[in-house]
Amino acid sequence: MPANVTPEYKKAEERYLQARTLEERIKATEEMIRVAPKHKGSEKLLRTLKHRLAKLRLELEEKREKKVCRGSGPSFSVKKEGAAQVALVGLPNSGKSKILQELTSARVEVADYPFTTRYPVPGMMQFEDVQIQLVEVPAIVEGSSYGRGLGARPLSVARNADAIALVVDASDDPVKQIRILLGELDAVGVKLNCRPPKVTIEKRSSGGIEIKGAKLVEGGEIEIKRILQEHRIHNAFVVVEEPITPDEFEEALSESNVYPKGFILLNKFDAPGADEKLEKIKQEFGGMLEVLHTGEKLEDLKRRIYQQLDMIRVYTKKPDEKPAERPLVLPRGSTVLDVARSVHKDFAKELKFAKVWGSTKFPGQQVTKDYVLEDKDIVELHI
Ligand SMILES: Nc1nc2c(ncn2[C@@H]2O[C@H](COP(=O)(O)OP(=O)(O)O)[C@@H](O)[C@H]2O)c(=O)[nH]1
Ligand SMILES: [Mg+2]
Repeated sequence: MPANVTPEYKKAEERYLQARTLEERIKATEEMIRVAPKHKGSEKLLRTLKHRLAKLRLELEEKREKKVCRGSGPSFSVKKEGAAQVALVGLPNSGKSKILQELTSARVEVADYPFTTRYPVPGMMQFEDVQIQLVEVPAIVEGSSYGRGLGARPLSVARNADAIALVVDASDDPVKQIRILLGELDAVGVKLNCRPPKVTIEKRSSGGIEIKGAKLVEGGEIEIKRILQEHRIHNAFVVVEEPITPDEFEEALSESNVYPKGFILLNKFDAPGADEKLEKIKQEFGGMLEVLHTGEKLEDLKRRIYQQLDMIRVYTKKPDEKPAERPLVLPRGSTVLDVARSVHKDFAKELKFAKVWGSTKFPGQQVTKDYVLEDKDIVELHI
């Protein structure tokens, strides 16, 4: 906390600490932003406050959304179906509806004016024998997280998805569009292709604050205690296992971040200069996000989307019978035991070994429970 804040600011902060409801916390945070010093040294403070405000507003909208009864008009929540849900997120007119239309059987209006799609629209994409749900999210603009455009509700749809496709327009400035989208997603705690920091915070009813690995947080124990205090936590056992910033610590504490998979989908690939823009995007973001584009054949694009989800298909079979027609779809890295679990929990308990066709050296090779499977493996479970 900068030492040179005004009494007004301290008052607003006090109000924030005392706030009981979400609405009160939002009001107090808005006030803190309004009265915070506006010079170079307070940029970080302002950024933290704006982040907090965006998340609080989102929380409020999610709460309101839950209160809306069924049958009261179109809804912002989309029931997950299929093996995974992929949110199509983009600026107005980036071509989200068009992509949804081409990849799924969903009927949706494609039009050259902004905000045509005002509610999320789901569609099912069939790739080979897997069904993947695509959801067109109403357009995001710079400032959506602070209430601009259609507000933060579209972002709350994105928060809920298993993966996010950043749909950008090759006839425009896609690099700028990606920056805006990443900024808005970040503001509401969506971290693409990341994993949560290795921090655990176990709240207790007494015993004060005990910290392991305090030095790994910038500012050490004092900073951790300050943050805990701000969250009105007075008793807790904290374990930090890797170097993190105070911001990251606070995020771990409020569990406000989500960690979906993410990739870029460059649309309007027929636009002049699209190839060069693709290269530029790869240079800027290639280390962090894969770049797909609509110049690919439809089936190839579907395959690429499926690959982004990092899942595998496994076909179970019984001895002397044919493999199941429909696959089980599991996260990459899943083992024989995971397959048994998803078939039946009793199965998992009694599992002895399995025979696998596909990734093994020999067809029908016997493997142990911890054998890691690959896409399209056939598995015969033995109990
Ligand atoms: N040239 C070209 N135009 C496209 C493409 N995809 C969409 N559009 C046009 O871009 C406009 C916006 O498309 P739409 O799918 O409604 O965008 P949304 O607002 O992101 O859902 C429409 O006029 C579309 O015809 C494309 O691949 N190439
Ligand atoms: Mg649309």
